[in-house]
Amino acid sequence: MVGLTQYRSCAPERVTAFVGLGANLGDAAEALHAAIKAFDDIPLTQVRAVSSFYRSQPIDSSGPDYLNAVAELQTALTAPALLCHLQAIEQRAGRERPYRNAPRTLDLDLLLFGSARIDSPALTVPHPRMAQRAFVLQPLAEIAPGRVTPAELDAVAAQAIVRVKNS
Ligand code: PH2
Ligand code: MG
Ligand code: MG
Repeated sequence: MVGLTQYRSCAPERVTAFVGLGANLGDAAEALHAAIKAFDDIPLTQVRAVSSFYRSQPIDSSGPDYLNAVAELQTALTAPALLCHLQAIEQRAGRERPYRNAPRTLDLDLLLFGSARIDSPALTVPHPRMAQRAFVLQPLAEIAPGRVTPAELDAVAAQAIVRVKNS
């Protein structure tokens, strides 16, 4: 009997990815819960952790307060394939893009994909603005403290953000 470990190198590589979730139109909490549930249906992908939800005022955006969270996924997909599934989930949540940073029913941003650095027209990873945003760094630090430095958190400490229950 041949041990399974002999074929480990044949298995697809699994990567830890972090996804930022945001919503400020409609029932934002429901949109975030539904998105997290939808992540489980992405092929070759598992949800490993989900942060608390955080409420904050729109930054460079408008409309009601945002609800944000970060999820840790493990995936054997490529980054573009994962992004494609995230965009499909946004579409199913009724996402419209009338102008840049418009209020939205659901925004899913691929923040980190392992240690990958990607700079293509469709995708930039790490997310180019994540270091400027408490609504990304705080939930990320909650579930992956090793991925955010104290100096990075200090740099966004002036941004008001409130941790709320996940319901
Ligand atoms: N997303 C933006 C722009 N501004 N502000 C908050 N508070 N939360 C967001 O998710 C957010 C934002 C663009 O994606
Ligand atoms: Mg965004
Ligand atoms: Mg986005």
